Amino acid sequence: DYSRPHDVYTNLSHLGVPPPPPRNSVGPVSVHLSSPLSLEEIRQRNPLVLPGGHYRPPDCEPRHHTAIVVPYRNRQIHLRALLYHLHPFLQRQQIHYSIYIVQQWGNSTFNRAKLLNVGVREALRDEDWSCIFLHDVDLLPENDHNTYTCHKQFPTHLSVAMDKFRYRLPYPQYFGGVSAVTPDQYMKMNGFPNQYWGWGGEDDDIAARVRLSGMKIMRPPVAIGHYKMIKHKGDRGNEQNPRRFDLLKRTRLNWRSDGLNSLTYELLSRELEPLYTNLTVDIGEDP
Ligand code: UDH
Ligand code: NGS
Repeated sequence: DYSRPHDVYTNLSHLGVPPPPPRNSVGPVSVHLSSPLSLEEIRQRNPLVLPGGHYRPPDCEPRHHTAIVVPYRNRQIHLRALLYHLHPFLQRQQIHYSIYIVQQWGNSTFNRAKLLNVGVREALRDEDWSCIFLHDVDLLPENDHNTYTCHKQFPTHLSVAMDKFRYRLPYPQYFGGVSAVTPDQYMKMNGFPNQYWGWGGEDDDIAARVRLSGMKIMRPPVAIGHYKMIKHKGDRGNEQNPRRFDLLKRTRLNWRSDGLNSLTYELLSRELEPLYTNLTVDIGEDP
């Protein structure tokens, strides 16, 4: 069911659209994990980034309009490393983009997929994004030919070769880390589940939704989908979810009723920081 590596490229060329590497890209880039710069220093290095983490290429009409949505709580150091790395990376790709940090308010159990739902909905209030990236805060892309754009027909899984999995997929259906959908694809799969509180399983549920809604998963070649993960311990408030296996058994029955169409939350604030849009949200807690 899952596309083999290279399918993104063969499929695109069927449509007569071979994906040229972006004009300013260089391919493999080195990723430094040593102590990241301050937000102010990162801002100074990215003078063309506007408040809210918004960027539009100054010298061309961009073909791609991408919102980067990051589920987040209490990972300051990772956030700085991501912003330091991602802003220049996306500018080399000549994409019109914004970065949204969706911060779960309070101490209730973390819910990655629900935060992603909030991020998609809020991002689409700002702009008619053609593509939405769902991006863990601790993953840094290592090759800028890995373009942050969407496939027309199907959702894409980008982080196919993470260093912690020795640069390959941990299992064929793996959909965690970094993925991308168009607004249409997102609606077709009724978004993401809201019921996964704590660690694990929500990415597998999202992968199942792709299939159940009649789509498949596209992937870049392994050589291009390289990511470094910033090493860390499990977070307080994101313990393994003991219910994840039971929930996954019911995805087939639940995906049409739990998702985008059942999403409720309270947006507590929306701040245009120099390098990102900061959404603080009360998503409730595990009932
Ligand atoms: N996240 C936060 N804060 C948290 C928890 C998660 O910002 O407290 C976000 C962050 O973007 C992270 C993503 O949610 O990258 C996924 O978190 P995760 O802990 O599921 O995945 P990660 O790849 O770590 O960061 C996996 C190793 C932790 C292991 C323990 C499980 N037994
Ligand atoms: C699977 C989890 C996924 C997780 C993946 C990688 O077992 O959510 O491991 O985890 N699925 C279930 O628990 C049902 S990792 O090695 O990054 O900790 O993304």
